[in-house]
Amino acid sequence: MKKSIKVSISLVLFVVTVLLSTTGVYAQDKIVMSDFYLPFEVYQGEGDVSVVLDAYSEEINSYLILEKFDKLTYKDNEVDEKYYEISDVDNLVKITLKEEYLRTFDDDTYYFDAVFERIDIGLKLYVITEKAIVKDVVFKNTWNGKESAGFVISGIDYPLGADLIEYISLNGKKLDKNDYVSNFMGNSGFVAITKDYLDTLPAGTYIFDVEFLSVSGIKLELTIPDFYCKGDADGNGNVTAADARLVLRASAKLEKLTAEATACCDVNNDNVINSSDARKILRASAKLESF
Ligand SMILES: [Ca+2]
Ligand SMILES: [Ca+2]
Repeated sequence: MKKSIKVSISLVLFVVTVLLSTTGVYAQDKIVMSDFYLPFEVYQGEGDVSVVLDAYSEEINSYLILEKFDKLTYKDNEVDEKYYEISDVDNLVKITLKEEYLRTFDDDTYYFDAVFERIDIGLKLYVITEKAIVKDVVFKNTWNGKESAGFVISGIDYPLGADLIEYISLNGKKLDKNDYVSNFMGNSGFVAITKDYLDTLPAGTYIFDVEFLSVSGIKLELTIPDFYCKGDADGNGNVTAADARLVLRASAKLEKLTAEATACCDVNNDNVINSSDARKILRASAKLESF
């Protein structure tokens, strides 16, 4: 849990830092946090939803104070004050959208701006009253054994967000929140399963289920190669000159190796298949070298 929070907080800080450095903070300029959104609680069809404006940056937070609040806007139109409440919680501003207003939104993701004297901060509202079920949506990858295994998730017509992932499971067993990281913008993003977790799995093909609040049925198919296959490009169980030849041809783009063979044949672990891998494999086949 702690690790994933740290990851997302550092990501936010990174975004904030980049934004500050690109927008420039001058005495009179207004700071606009483009592509940065704090999420309201998910509206699931009843009740009010709130967001506490904590940008994880003392500097930004110093502009987000109740006395300096001007208005809330949606698509550049001011939201009528009867539709929301604004309050102070431990020196942070809290904005609550009222249910009568929320009921006017269909399922989707909506973007607001909280306008303060010195800063405009983006707010994101997920309205999810029905969970969609998709079928045959499988994202595939082959693990390289060296880092986390990432999956780009896109082409799904429902709101997706890192904060909308309820859980990821393998054969019905939920992964710990430390076992993956995720980042989404709009309806696409990525999920990466950590190396530490994958190191616990033997070679094979695994299907992970990603359960979003908004969508059920998205699957991640990950192949974990047998990393003892080192150098065996043709998968016949032995390392021979034929493997070296295949790797050399692959490095010259004359041949295409499978993802699994690619993971096996990057014997010098530099993430590319080239002639030095072929050379090492040739030497290994002649017992002049071992991996
Ligand atoms: Ca072979
Ligand atoms: Ca290599």
